[in-house]
This record gives sequence, structure tokens and C-alpha cells, in this order.
Amino acid sequence: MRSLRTFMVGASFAAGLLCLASTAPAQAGPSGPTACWDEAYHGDDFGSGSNCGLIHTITAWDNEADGHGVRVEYFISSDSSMHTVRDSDGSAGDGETDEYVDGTGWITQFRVCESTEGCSNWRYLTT
Ligand SMILES: [Ca+2]
Ligand SMILES: [Ca+2]
Repeated sequence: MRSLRTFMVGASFAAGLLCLASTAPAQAGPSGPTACWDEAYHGDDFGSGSNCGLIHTITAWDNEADGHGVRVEYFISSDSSMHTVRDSDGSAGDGETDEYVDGTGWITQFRVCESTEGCSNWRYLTT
């Protein structure tokens, strides 16, 4: 079962930008934002983020039936907290997606992590 959660973040877009400017996201990498969509793997486990459409999405997908849960850690433009979306049914079923309506926040960076097994590199997105 696909589980969708939609967030209506109250903070304004401008306030989010100011907030990000004063509290830089962790581990800013050398690559910089390159595209409105990207994906990341940790083994066969998968994460993807997209700001390309009117609904921005961030997905975690556990593809390994190994007892290690999969989550995607991410930051959005409208606050400085790290967010997490988990594939709560593990390698069964499909992935799990968080959604943000355009204008309430966009995904700035994300990585896919496997419990006790580490994380991929951060991926950076534009709008
Ligand atoms: Ca797994
Ligand atoms: Ca699953």
C-alpha cells in the first residue's frame, strides 16, 4: 500500500529561505544543486526526490529483505529541521512518499539510509 502524507508548511517561502541562509544544511557537498530531480542508492535500497512538478515528492524504498529498515533523510526550504520518510513495511509492498505542495516548501537535499548500515551521499536539488 502506498502511503502518502501531504504537508502544508505554514512558514512562508521567503522566511524559509532566510532560515536556510542562517542555518546552513549539514554536510554541504561539493557538487551543488544540479537538477529538480535525483535519486540515490544504498545497495539496492532507493531514495528519490523531485521538485519538478506542482507536488514535490520524496520517496524511500526498501528493496532488500534483510531486516535493515530504509529511510530517506531530507531538508526542505521552509524550515531548518531534518525530515525523515521511512519505508514502514520494509521490503514488502512499495515505497513511502512525503509530499509538499508547490509554494509550501521544496526539497533541498536528501540521502537514503539503511539502519545500522550507513547512508548514501547527499543529493542536492534545485526547484
Ligand atoms: Ca531492508
Ligand atoms: Ca516497502
